[in-house]
Amino acid sequence: MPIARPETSDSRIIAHVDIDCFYVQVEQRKQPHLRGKPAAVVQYNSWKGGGLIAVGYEARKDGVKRSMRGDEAKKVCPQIHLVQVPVARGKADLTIYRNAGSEVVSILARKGRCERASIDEVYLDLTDAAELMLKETPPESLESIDEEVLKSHVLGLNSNGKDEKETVREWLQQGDADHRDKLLACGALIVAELRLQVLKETEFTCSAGIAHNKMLAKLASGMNKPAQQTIVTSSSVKGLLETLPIKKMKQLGGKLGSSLQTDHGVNTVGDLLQFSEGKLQDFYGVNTGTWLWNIARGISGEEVEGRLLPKSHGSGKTFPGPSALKTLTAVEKWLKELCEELSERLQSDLEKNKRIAHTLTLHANAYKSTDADSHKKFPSKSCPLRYGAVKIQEDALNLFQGGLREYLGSYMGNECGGWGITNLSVSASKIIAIPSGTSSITKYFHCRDQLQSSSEPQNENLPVEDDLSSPIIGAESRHSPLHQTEQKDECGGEGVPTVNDTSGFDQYEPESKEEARGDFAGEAFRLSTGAESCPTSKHNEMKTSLPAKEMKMKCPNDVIRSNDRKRKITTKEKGTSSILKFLQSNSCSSSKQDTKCSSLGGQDQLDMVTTTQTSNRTDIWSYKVDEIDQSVVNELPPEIQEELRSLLRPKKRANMSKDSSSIANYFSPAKNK
Ligand code: DCP
Repeated sequence: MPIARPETSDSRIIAHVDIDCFYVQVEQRKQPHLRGKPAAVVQYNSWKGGGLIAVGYEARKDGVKRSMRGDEAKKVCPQIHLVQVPVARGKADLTIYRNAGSEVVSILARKGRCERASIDEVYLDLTDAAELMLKETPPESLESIDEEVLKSHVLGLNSNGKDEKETVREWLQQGDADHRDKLLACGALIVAELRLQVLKETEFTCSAGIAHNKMLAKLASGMNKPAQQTIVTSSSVKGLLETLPIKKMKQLGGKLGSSLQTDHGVNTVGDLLQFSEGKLQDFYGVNTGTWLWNIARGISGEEVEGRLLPKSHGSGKTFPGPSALKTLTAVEKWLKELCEELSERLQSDLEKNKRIAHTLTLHANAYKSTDADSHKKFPSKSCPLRYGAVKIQEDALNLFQGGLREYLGSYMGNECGGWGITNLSVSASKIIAIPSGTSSITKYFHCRDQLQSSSEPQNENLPVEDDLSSPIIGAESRHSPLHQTEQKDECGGEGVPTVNDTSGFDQYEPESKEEARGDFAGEAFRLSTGAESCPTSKHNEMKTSLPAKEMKMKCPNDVIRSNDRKRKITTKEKGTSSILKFLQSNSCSSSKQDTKCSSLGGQDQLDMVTTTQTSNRTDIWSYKVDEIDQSVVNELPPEIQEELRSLLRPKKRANMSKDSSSIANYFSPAKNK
């Protein structure tokens, strides 16, 4: 659902930077002989030469398109070089591309607040840098302006037959321009310099849009590619949006865009101007109505989030045509691969960035061979995420079974087999940074992972101290348009959705409403494994090996739910060895302390608030006692179990703080909102 946000300021300078034909450039850097030659990257699946996922600009000139397969591309461009995407675990391995994207992000982040929007896209808030430049070295004072800046496209600027670069130079240096245009000119200089720096350090070219908000910057970055930049002046906005097809607008590629077209005859963004805000609100509700009214005028207050790390991790694969998965055994095999990959990435995120993911989601595309209800979608299912490849795999399989049961409905009871899975993916979302001073949590997850998953690599280099050196801000997932690109970014499978396939984006909601928290209990689950008879003992085995309690929250992550939590913990100093140490020196029974333990509102709710001022940082941790699952408690080490049980005995609450410090190590933070 789009969120209407008023412009916070009318003179922000926002850039959207997009690396050109990204995978192709990565491959060209690896194999320099491919430079300047027509090239494309193809998917792992080699059917008909493999599907093209990235096409270099030389090949585009010859008519090669991303929608083609390798064989077709060879026909239109016989000299094309097709490079297969790297493979691991029988599927695409995007690690080199992710890392290459990170190289670019780290350069761009030098000049302003930086948000990594996808594997090859970044938003930058350059307002401060532009203001500073305008104050200290305004463009009009410059004797010469770099070629790269002069190549900029300024929307609405007409050279009237004059030299284009000269026209741009005049625009950049006009002394009587309004403040907003002057800032844009500074933005253009800064972005051109950054793009050159990216080229120098990474050998990648990128294109950019420079505007007063994210929406306009993103629209502009793709207008002139490769290796160019486009500036959206305020006076050009109306013309830009007037003819823009409504479906091209972020968040309007799906149902909302279709409804605007079919129900109200809105085909371009400009067509929205005919409706008053009230009318749009009547159609789509107050928030969406206002959002539509705003975007028709180029208004969008969405902020650039300071976030260099992905909001979610995913691993997926498509199984087109005859390769569709038709048995539970086949699904289980692939889930193992996908979950192992996901687990490795989660582990790496935990170790490198001190971040923990909270939600596991399973997505699938399915069909029934004899199906009247062919439009029914396989429901995405989510549950709390437990660390360790084996646990993730178990949970993902349960989610799959729940989804399949729902998808098949009554059909399942009567038929054996008759279904196929054409796409399978798992993702981890709600990724939250561990607050400073909670090194024990990292240790805890690491140890659990090692114990639970013999297939996971053992890593001795466990961070004992977390210094939160990475600038992680606002890491939590949100339902934003950026999820659209995020899927492209983070799904590790070959079936990464087509960027323009906005209907695919609409389906991707990591925090699905269809959260399935432990709802697989009890019911017999009968499924066929294709040719086998139905139900098979295998399925029964699965069912018994995944009892209901498995679906309950076991991981310490899961013991808390983040809403209405009031447990604040900040550390006194960075580098404090652990929260344990900190809490040991702060007894909640002492009136002098900042740590409070209380029973709230007559509920069986423990409300712990521990605050200490630290460099403006305040993290909130909390949990409700009545949300703690007994099976979770039973899994914890004895001393922690004892602490928890003492918390659950009301009379002893007053004494809990003295020894309760280690409990804190088991519960992850819920960020204050
Ligand atoms: N990608 C993918 N599958 C898709 C679309 C894209 O795996 N269906 C990958 C390959 C691309 C990368 O994502 O190189 C970035 O996608 P873009 O849409 O930004 O396209 P390119 O960077 O390839 O080209 P352009 O220069 O047009 O942005």
